[in-house]
Amino acid sequence: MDKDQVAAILVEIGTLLELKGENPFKTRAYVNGARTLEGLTEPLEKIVAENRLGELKGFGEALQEKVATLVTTGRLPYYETLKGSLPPGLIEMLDLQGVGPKKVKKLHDELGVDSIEKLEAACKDGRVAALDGFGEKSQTKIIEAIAFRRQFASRHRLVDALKVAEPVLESLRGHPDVIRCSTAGSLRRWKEVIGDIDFLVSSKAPAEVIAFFVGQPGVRSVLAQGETKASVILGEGIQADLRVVADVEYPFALAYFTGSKEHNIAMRQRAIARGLRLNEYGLFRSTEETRDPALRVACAEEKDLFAELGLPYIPPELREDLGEFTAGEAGDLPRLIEWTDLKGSLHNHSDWSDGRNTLEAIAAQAHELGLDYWAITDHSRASFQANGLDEDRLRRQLKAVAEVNRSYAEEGSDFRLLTGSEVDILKDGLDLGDDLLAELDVVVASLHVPASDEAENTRRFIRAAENPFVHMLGHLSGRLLLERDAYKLDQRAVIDACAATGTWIELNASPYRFDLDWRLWRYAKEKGVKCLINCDAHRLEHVAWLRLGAGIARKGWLTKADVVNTLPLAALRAELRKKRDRAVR
Ligand code: DGT
Ligand code: CA
Ligand code: CA
Ligand code: ZN
Repeated sequence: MDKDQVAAILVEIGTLLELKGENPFKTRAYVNGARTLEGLTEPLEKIVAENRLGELKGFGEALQEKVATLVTTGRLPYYETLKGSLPPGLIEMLDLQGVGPKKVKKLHDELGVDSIEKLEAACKDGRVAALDGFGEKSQTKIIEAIAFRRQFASRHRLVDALKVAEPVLESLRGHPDVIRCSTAGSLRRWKEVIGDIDFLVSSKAPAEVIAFFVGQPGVRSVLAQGETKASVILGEGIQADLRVVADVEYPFALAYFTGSKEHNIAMRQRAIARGLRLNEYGLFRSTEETRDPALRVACAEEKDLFAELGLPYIPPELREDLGEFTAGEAGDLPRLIEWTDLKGSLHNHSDWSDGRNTLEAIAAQAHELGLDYWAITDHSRASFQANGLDEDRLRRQLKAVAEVNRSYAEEGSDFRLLTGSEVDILKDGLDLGDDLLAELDVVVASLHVPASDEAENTRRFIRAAENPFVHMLGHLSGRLLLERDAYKLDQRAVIDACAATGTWIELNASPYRFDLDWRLWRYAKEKGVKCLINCDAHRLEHVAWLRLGAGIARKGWLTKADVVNTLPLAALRAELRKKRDRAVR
């Protein structure tokens, strides 16, 4: 277990003890211990191995022993017992915004509330408002927090759904009774947020497949189990549906369950216009609803179904009834970008600001993965909470990057780190001067502290785009999926300004952001604004986000030519010079 994981458990122990009404000094010792761990500069494993935990500030014997146990065994019986001794509903109540351990304890002690449902009932009949230290206002806040939680409990980020769906799909693929299988629904369409996961299988032995599915290690509980379908809850509380069909039905069922619903309705209408009937079982030569196999038009794959309806194959990402039919008929469907077209990422962080890894480690990974380049764009000084770099530190970083690059050049490798900054957009301009920006390979301008006014935020972005040294705008809308809405901002006006100034826009590939939203990329493309698919990596494993971001770019109808970081290094450098050259002339 690493220091952050251990720290998280210490914080949780502190909270649980507070719930139990333990003395505040004891609970605070855990939270302080966690902070100390988070701030460590040497590996925690090393400190434990050398028996030096006692040297850390505030680490008494009890804390030392617990941390050592966690680091060496990855478990802590004390914590598990503690957690088990409290009703699970109390711990769930802590998830509610604005409800801490003190409040939960009071609600439990005085009203006997031990679940969110009981808390809601107590709010509705005014018992919470009547409690000492609560009042009408906090009662209303709790009701809102419960509603908020409900709204999001059934929606999940794509990355979380993929994490639980992919092992199940792999497992199904290996089962001898499975002929063909796929995910379907919003997951296959690569929506940034999904409701439930859909799996489709073709098989001659549905019962075996269903039994195998509900017995998967990722299955937490079984909601329904029938002869050809089942519903389960997977990890993270995500629901998954499985349908099993005969192999002749598979292409039709796959198209149907991939959706979207709007896309399906249009498909069905195209069938009717041709004197046919389309449903999840097939395409039938019939003018009324049927499942008669004798009437089925043979289609081996989805693309045959599309062909019967006068269309080229429409990739799942485009199936939203947002123009794919018109474009398909006209032969204008784009040839979508593939994630393997990407040659590097131009917005990333290192341990010089709030990233986890050293320049050397970052370069080594990118090089090993066969990428051509990787830009280091740490935060600028105004992002002090992210340890942003001032001008002196940035100049020192330029030297450090050059040092890393020298070692690649000496080995005869063409891989390069690129220098850069994610410079903060401030009220009155950028956080770094033009002379320094001009020295950087890559400049990403981002707004981290927005104004409350739409016109003001729009103005700040437009000004940033007008700066000749700014290559691109980062995570434009500032949204955090399922957490925070977009800033108040006229995104189209900013896109227009980018078009006018030759500024690019990032598609931030973090699955918490996917920003710019896929729905706006066609507008940007129409205006001639180029895209960069950037990981905004803070850890080595975030390199995997290139694939996720490329999927969102596909959803935005983007091709390889629309995305700048598909270019090899020399061509990229030429593109990076263009806006600056234009300004000089
Ligand atoms: P989600 O799960 O809310 O993220 O979105 P989907 O698109 O995965 O929706 P889901 O799981 O309810 O259903 C999967 C697909 O099945 C959906 O994309 C289209 C198809 N489907 C479901 N219900 C209907 C319907 O009433 N009419 C039509 N035409 N298709 C439907
Ligand atoms: Ca679904
Ligand atoms: Ca479903
Ligand atoms: Zn940022």
